[in-house]
Amino acid sequence: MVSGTVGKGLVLGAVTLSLLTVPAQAAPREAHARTEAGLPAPDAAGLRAVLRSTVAKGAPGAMARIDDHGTVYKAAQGIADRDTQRAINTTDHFRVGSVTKTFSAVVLLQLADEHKLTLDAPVNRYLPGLLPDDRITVRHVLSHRSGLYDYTNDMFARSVSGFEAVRNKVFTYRRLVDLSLKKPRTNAPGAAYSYSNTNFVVAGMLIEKLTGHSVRTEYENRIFKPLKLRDSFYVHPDTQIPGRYTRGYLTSDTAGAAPVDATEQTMSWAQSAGAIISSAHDLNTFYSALLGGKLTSAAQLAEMERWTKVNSTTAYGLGLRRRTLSCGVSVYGHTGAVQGYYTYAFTSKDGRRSLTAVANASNNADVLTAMAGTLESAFCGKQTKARRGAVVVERHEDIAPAVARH
Ligand code: REX
Repeated sequence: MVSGTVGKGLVLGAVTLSLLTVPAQAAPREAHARTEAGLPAPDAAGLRAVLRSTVAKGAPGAMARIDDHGTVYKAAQGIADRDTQRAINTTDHFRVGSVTKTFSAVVLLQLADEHKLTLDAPVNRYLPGLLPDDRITVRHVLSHRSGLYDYTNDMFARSVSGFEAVRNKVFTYRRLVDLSLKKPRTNAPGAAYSYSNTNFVVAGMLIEKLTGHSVRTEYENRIFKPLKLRDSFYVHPDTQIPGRYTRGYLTSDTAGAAPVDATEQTMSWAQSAGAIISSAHDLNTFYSALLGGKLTSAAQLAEMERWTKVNSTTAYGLGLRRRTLSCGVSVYGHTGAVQGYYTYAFTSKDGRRSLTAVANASNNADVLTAMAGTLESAFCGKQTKARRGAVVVERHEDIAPAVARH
């Protein structure tokens, strides 16, 4: 296995050798030095160690990129492709999964800024008769408080056969909502947080109804193009990932079975809930812009940051997650888990330090948990042994049941 050990701005011991332009003030800092934002300096060695342990837990490859006030840290470990053994690279494209939900929420909040949408209006005002309860509002949907059952619980009850059954399928949004409505709702409108892809399928329907365009057109015109996200794509139902990408490997539920190469799929089961393809650079740019106030008005960003508690360390806003780390720092972004790819993409309160970390494996709770350490390295700096031991990772805190198994 090719292993890449990558340091700040310099790729060492791997297949690639690249130097990044780093500003003059970016000379190595003391581990506990504080940046302008008051955050401890990122722990580049810690980040590499987390990626090594992610690979040790079974991911073929893992990589991460931190953008911190213009300074770039990159790290990569392991391979992008089990056939060719090509080393994974921080510029590789990948499937971002539910990170897509933030993009969908941004489009809707922009429509709210344009007075085309009211967050507290019933979904049925815009999509008459879609939902069986007129009390379900747009805000309930974007904060996972609608009570709409997550149809993917059943679809992926068995990971490999469930995936193979849908990987080449094309669903209408309506069909996905119908799958959800076959099951009882999980709670009364607004009463509780219950993570469900159905909510962001409804978000996609709202985008298309209110704009008259596909979600692809809206992502491109409102986000990808203005932010110059040249590595970001919405190609549904095309199964290919454009450009250079890491392949993705789905871990079987059967112990000892070979992982399934899940790279090519329509992503139709997710669409506006999870079908965007992007890169670490682009996700960092996106979340920095969002928290930096460049994508919505301050008022709509404040709506996005009205939090519903999920558990002791996480809360959900509107298509946005907040996680509080062991050092007390809170970060804002989303996680993603689709077949073959785990993503963590988070930024600081002011958007000036962002991390994206990706593993090309899924359905492996040990990999998912190990990857959470990238947030600690990126935002909490060098950890003492005692503090590292105190890191709380609440498994499956905010993901559909059985998204990842041992
Ligand atoms: C799909 C199954 C999980 C993954 C899912 N993904 O709902 C959405 C997402 C789009 O990214 N959500 C994540 C499969 C959790 C998030 O919000 O962070 N698991 C796998 C199974 C389990 O098949 N039986 O791990 O590849």
